[in-house]
Amino acid sequence: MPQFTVNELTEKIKHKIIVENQKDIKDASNKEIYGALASLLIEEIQYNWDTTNKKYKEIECKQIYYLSMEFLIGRLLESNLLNCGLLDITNIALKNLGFDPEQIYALERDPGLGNGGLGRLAACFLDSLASLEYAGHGYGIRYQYGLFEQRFIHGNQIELPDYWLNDGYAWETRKEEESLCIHFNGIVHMFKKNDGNLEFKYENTDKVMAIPYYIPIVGYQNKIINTLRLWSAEPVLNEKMNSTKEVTRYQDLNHQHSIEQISGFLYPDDSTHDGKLLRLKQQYFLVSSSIQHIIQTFKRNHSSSLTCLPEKVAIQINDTHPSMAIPELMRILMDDEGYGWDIAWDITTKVIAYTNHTTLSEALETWPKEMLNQLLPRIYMIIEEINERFCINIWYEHPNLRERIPEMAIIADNQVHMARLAIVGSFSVNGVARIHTEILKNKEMKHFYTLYPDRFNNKTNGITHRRWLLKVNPELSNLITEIIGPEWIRRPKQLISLIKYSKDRSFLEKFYDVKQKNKQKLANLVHQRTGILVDHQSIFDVQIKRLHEYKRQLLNIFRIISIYNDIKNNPNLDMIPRTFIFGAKAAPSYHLAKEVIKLINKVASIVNHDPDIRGKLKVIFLENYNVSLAENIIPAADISEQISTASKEASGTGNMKMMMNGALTVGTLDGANIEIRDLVGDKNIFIFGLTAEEVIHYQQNGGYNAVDIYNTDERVKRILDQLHHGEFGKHDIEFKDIYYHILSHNDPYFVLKDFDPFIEIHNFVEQAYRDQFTWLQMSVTNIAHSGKFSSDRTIQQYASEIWKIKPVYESYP
Ligand code: 4GP
Repeated sequence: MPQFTVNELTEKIKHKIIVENQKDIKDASNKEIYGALASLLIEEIQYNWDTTNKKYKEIECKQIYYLSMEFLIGRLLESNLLNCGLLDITNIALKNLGFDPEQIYALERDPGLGNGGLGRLAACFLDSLASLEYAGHGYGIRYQYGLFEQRFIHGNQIELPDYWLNDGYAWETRKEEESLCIHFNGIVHMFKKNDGNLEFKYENTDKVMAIPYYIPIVGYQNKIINTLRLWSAEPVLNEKMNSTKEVTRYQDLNHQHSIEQISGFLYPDDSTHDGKLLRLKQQYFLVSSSIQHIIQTFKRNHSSSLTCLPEKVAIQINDTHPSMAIPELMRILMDDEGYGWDIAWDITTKVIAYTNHTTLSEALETWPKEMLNQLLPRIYMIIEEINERFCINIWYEHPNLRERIPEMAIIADNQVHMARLAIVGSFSVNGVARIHTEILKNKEMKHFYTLYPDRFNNKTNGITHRRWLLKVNPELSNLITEIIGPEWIRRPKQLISLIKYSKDRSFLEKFYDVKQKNKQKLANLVHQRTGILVDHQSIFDVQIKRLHEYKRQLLNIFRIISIYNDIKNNPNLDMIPRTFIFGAKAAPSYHLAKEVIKLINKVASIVNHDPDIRGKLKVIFLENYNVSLAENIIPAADISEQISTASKEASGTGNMKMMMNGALTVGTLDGANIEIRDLVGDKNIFIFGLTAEEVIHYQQNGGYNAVDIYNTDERVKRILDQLHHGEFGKHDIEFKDIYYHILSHNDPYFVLKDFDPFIEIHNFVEQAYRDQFTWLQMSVTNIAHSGKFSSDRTIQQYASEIWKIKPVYESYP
């Protein structure tokens, strides 16, 4: 990237504003400055983007394609400037021109093209792929409306549409010339060819155009620019229609609308038949356009036959959502390219690799077989054959598993089981943290593990330290660089050198100052957004993540109510003031999760206004949690709440982000918390609660008795009664669902069971915090060990153990 001086950059910005807005810089708005900077940067990026593509083509290196229904990439201007090495001078130039850089960066819409961890992981992976010089790209959907915008009205979550494209999106380029046609419905005809092989033709299909939009993925100061391609669904152009019937159909506005809906919304409500059907269409739309494009690119770049595909291409599917990539690749290889089943299967199963992100049963996707058959008749045929061959193989080759066929068959109980398809059709199946992979191997996917022991492997998640430390916490990053040098930026494991300074008082004091500044900044943001004043010297106790029962925001709010009750009993209670900070969206149709949101808001409104509390307790629930809000909260966190019911959180990545910024984890032995504990040691983390084995044991034996705890623990009884008919639930109807869910449904996520241990561990937290020197040592120890959780490490493991690739310039300097 050409490096400019501040003066040169200033002149460029001025010039842009004159050319694009016909005005002098002093009259430009922040929005115009944003536009000018983004457009300047895109111009700078373009050259390296072309060069990267040329290089990949010239050296014919293996390409990795990450297929994902979600990409939560976050805002790009600041991170692209950082990766291009232009952030510092841009900040200076903007300030010299009288603009506040932060205000300008904050103008960018945060594309909400995902729900949570899985989507954010995909974005971190793209950043690491480019930064480590791997030829790896993303394919996703360009949803017109991203995840809803959350508002609280009377404490209830209200969902508003997210019009993120309203002002256009500076980072995308529409590539109409690369559009592809996707076929739905129709009839499949089978012919016998002269050579005896079968041929398949499709008729009367509904055609949808897939138009790719390219977004550059900028490597960290290394000239590599990879590509994220997002597909948009549009009606077929008039000139491509073949019959009057087609023309009439496409003139129908309803039909046009139904096509545009395919890339209309992220995760349409799939509680209805139509919602489910639309989601299935979205999945096939992503898969078919991406696989067609991958094959076209291969044919354009290589002279060898498609039998060499596995040497040149690996496709990682992000959970089961893109698992129809397997039958789609088979379809193209057989029907379009003329290969027989065996060769096509051999190619497919050497190209596709599958990552599992959850063992929650409701997330293990299945599709009614009639629906799949009708929408995608040829794909269904292929799945049927994969299933038949798979079951026959078990029957003859693995008699020990014969009895298990009903649990392993891809088509069973009138449903198509996508995880089973993904395992059978791929060469690698990975979990996202050690414990998660063990649970897959020994419990959820145990029979498949018996069948394919070599296919299963673990890749513990990671986060890009460039966004989650360097960009979001510049003061801490500068301090780290000052003390251990800049090497950690390229080799995050070098953060371990900080250990030497974990007892160095002068360093700890500086670290303390940085944390306080970050807390003050967050306090300002809270005040600006909610009008509530928080004391930046209180402990910032943070739980930010999707709202889900297993993540147990309920356990946290029960504890808050319990502290509130303690203060009401004893207004002179000696405690360090705490500010609880929540950020969470609930799925629109997830009733109980929305009740928990309402409860947190209710508790907040009572606690924050009760004069008896005298500043000891504040509860802040920030609206519309998203990547950008996380970036504001994480550098300011003292405590990171990672309190899922053990065995339920596959990995977690918020735990890693907060650890990297010096927060201490209060957590269960679940997901990646275990690996954090292994690194930092028991003394530097607060672990509590049931273990995964205990949870699984209870579950296999009908649970535990929640009512017993209600009857014996006065604190618990009081809290639940307060929800039912006390200060938090005055009307009969308020919070009764939470109350009954816990007591009548026997507390499926063990909230009451872990309540006492949770209170206990927080007593230790409080004691530890009182000794600031020790606390700061613990924080720095966490930062020092956090390098392992850079997604660079994760991507290097995917690269060497699954994809078998090397960095481009290492193999081809
Ligand atoms: C999430 C898991 O819940 C989380 O533990 C994990 O860290 C993350 O994936 C990335 O692997 N799962 C999802 C999902 O977001 O939609 O299943």
